[in-house]
Amino acid sequence: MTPSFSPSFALRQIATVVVYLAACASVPAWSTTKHSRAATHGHAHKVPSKAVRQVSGPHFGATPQIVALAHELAEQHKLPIDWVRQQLSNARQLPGVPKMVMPPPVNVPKNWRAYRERFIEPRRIDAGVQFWKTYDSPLQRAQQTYGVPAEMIVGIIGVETFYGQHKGNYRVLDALTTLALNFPAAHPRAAERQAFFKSELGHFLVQMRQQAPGTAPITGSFAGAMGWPQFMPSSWAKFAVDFDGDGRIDLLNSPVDAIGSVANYFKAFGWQTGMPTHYPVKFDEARLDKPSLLAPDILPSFSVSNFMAKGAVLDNDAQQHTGPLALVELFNGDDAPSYVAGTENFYVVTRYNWSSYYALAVIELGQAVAEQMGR
Ligand SMILES: [Ca+2]
Repeated sequence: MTPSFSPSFALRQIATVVVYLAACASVPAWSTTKHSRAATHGHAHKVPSKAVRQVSGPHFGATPQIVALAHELAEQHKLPIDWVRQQLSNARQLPGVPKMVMPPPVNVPKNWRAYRERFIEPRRIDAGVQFWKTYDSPLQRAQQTYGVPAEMIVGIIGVETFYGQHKGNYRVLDALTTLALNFPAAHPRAAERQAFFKSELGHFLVQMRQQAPGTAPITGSFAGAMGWPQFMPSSWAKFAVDFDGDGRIDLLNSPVDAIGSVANYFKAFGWQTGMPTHYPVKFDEARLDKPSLLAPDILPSFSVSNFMAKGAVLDNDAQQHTGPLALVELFNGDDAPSYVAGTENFYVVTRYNWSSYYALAVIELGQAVAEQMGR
């Protein structure tokens, strides 16, 4: 996804810890829902070649600002101050990055169909089929271990990084230090976002400290999201797992660790095995109360009977649903919006990245790959 994306969270306290995973390669920033007050995870516009063209700028140096930040993060994470100071002084300022986290101009109309076409397209579906065939066994194992269907994992990794092709070329230390210190003041939630990146930088330093000496610098999106699943450092710390059993967690080079980690993330956010993500929905105009239906946004809030009493029309399968539903509205530019009835599992997908457009793209890409696989 393009700049200034915001994954997010309903549960505020978890939000600070978790979220902001992804950094899909090309999702327009408008795709975030109005719930997205929390993070940004950057969706670097990825370079579609495999060439590692690292972005660079001048060193920060041992400025008073850097020294103060080093003290704060060293204390918070119980890291040696000299080491932290050295890392941060050696970080490079990335002049282009701050503007990439700015929200899009408000006059850019959201367009689900256009968004969808970027992800549910033959090249990405073919790459998904290849990925599924290659990792069928770990995908099955993840499904058994965490209760999350293979197609959801395949959908996430496909939308995030085109199956490992677009993992981002920014040195994560540079990106996070830049956003922690030079966050654009013009951003509507500048203080909150800057604090978020500072916190992520702290988690990242812990991760760096654990690396073997001489390891190449970790690269990721312009917002610091890393590896096949584009996990932010705090999510890596909390949800990443060693799923290939080699004794270490490596989301940069191990697609199998990424598979287990995505499934673990979904499970941690309440994925319910066997529950659909959404149902088709129509309207009975005579009793339609769309403002009420849309008021909770993507948070599932209506029982089936309440949902229908307010004018939503559900098919037989959906009428058997026992949990709460949300009316999810997706704009199509100047055309009529699309709607689906989102379940709690739809909501779980939006915990990966706070956007209903993102969630539906993940779901539909996974389904398209599954169909192609004959699953
Ligand atoms: Ca591993």
